[in-house]
Amino acid sequence: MKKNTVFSSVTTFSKAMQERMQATYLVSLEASSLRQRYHVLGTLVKEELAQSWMKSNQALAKSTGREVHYFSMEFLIGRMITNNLINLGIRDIVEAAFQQAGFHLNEVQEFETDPGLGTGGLGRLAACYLDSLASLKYFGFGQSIRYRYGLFKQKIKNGYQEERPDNWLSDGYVWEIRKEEESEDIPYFGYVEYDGKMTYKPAEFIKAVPYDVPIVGANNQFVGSLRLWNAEPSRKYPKNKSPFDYEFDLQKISGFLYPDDTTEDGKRLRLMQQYFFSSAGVKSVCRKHKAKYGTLSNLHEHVLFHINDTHPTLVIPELMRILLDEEHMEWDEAWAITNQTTAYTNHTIMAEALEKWPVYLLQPILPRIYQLIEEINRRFMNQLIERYSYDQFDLISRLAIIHQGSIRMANLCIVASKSVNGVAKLHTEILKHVEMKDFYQLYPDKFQNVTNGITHRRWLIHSNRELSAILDEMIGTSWRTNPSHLERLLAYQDDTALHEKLFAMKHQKKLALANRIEKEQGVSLNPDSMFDIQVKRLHEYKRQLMNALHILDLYDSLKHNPEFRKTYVPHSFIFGAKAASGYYFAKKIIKLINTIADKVNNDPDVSPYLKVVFVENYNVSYAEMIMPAADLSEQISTASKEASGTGNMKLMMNGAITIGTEDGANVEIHELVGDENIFIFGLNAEQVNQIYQEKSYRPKALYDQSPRIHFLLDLLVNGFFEQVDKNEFREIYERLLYEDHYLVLRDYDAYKAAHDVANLAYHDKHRWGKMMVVNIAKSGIFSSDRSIQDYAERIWNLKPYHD
Ligand code: NBG
Repeated sequence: MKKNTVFSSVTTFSKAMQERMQATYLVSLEASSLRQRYHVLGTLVKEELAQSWMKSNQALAKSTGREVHYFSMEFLIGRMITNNLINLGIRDIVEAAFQQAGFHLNEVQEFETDPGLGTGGLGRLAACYLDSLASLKYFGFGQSIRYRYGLFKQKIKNGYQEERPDNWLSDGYVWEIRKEEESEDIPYFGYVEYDGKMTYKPAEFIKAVPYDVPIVGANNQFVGSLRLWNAEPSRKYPKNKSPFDYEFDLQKISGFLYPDDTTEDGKRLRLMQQYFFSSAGVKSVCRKHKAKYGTLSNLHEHVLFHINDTHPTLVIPELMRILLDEEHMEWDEAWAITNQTTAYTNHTIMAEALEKWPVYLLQPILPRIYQLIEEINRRFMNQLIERYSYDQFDLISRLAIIHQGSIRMANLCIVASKSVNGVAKLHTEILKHVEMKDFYQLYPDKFQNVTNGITHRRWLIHSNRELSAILDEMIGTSWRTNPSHLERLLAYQDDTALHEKLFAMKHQKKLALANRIEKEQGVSLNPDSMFDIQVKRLHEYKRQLMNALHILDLYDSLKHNPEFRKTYVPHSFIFGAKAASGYYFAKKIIKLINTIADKVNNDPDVSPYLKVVFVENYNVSYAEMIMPAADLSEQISTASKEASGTGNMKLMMNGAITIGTEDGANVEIHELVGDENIFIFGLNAEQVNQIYQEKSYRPKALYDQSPRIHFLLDLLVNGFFEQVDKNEFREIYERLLYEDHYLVLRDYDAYKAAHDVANLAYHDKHRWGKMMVVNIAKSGIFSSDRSIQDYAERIWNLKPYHD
């Protein structure tokens, strides 16, 4: 029970709600709209957490410990209200008060907008990490951009993805606090003057205004912050631009998440965004540090800047700029501090995501920053030339930061920061021995692995109350604060009563999801069918296409083979994915999945056994419904391509069984649960790599040899889908046959066989029940609390706060 706050009891809270409603909206609680109830509740909760937030900030101001700033272009935080109610320990009171007043708390929770400040796993990971930082009482902060529009909202029209703006701020954002006083001016363009020393003369400034969003720790009165920087006009208006152009241009900086970077203008804007929040964050931290300690020469003892993928790499030269130009340090001192203050995580080996900025583009926008990057590169080259002989020219040019007119951001991160880590064991090994092997030889001690994690509070405690209650009953509640205690469930793996409870829980969660899908998309799913789920960004390497081909295969067998129907467990295949707006082929795959869905769902011979749905606008809050409802978790990327995956962890924690390749964190899931509790298939990373090396993949030969593959591919182009043009899917057909880099046909048979095994396993309820138990029991290690502890101990050297 809370003392002396409006949340002390149902009565005090109801009274406060009533009074605040009248004072704010001039209506009674009874007559209020959902929107009004949401805003009043949000405001009261924010006031409730304000005390702890202020105290946590004061504690940091007094502390001589270390703080970490997690710089990330994306934070996919999802809705906050439920999280805050639970973490403050006030959900029950609020729920009861709402019920008394004749309303449902659920409706209010669902009213909240889901800020889409991210595209996928990388952004959601950053949000999970903030939750763990606050819950474990570390001084940790997120730094990012307050995008006016988040990732687009997805509509499905005629089977295709259409994008609509996500105007998430249109009705205000109840959680944020504008901190005008802590604004920073960010310089752009102009030139550098030399008169004994370098002086940067910017042509333009953009004001960065921070908005802080509270990150409430779980039941610990500790509140961290996510700082989102907003771009606004500076007092120093540029001389060479009309005020109109100036305002118009700067609006874009915090306008959209990931503007189209296929054009030069898009690239420039993206770079300006990256510098915008990197510079603002570094400056404000340095300013506070200087006020506290009087110097920046001990910055590395108290501050750590974490660089989440290469997007915030400019933190590095920006810090150098401050130390050199403003603090007047010598290069070596500034470099040593920068080195000890920055750490970098790599999240992918996909070449398209390894950023390179052309010099001609970066230099005019950030002339002083460019000089510093050039100097870092020059000194690094000198070291390499001393270390290696001239005939190792190839090696040296692979390591170079600036190469053939481009700046390789990952190289800059590795050279300048104290640590580089991958996000799952396999991924880190690939970095060390393949992708970054030259650097690994140079700096073996910098490389580390920290396997990703997910917050079990959001992904189990809030999104699956039913499972949480079962766990409390079986093993007590200590798993809530110490998720490794989930292992205690292993003692009950053969407990058939537990299996029954888990099936009942699944049934309930499937029903809830099926209801939503029916309501929104008009497809009815049978909650007794197996829910087979693939939710993640749409990308060829993730191989949604392989899943789609297999559904076609099933369709044909169910349609023409009555024997097959007898042994087949009815399945509902559920996809959720957004495709990058410029990714044409990914959009075709969406169209294909929807076309298959139409065909299957409308065929009365087959639809009792098979349903397919592509859910519209998959996002964090949708995921919170989907994860608990899953039986089978599709993690079928081409081995070596998925750095880690985190959906795989969320699904496992909710009792879904993985069907997957030996890729990313699947490898670790496999190690934990053993062969009998997972369906592993297909080539491993080494085999994939060998095929690439030997250039030996010949999909056309597989098509010629396998009548089944031949048959399935032909369906794409032979008029089988009456409702679309015969050539609608010709590009997919041709890519699979002639230029598929992701080896779909090579893994197809193994994938199909793994599905057959899964189907068989599901027939035996107790076998499946035991699999669920083992997966849940072993999932504790994937709590982001463990990941954050790893970072804190091994990379950040961060200690939790004690009052
Ligand atoms: C993604 C990887 C995932 C991984 C997340 C979080 C990018 C660039 N990378 O496999 O594809 O789980 O990062 O680490 O979005």
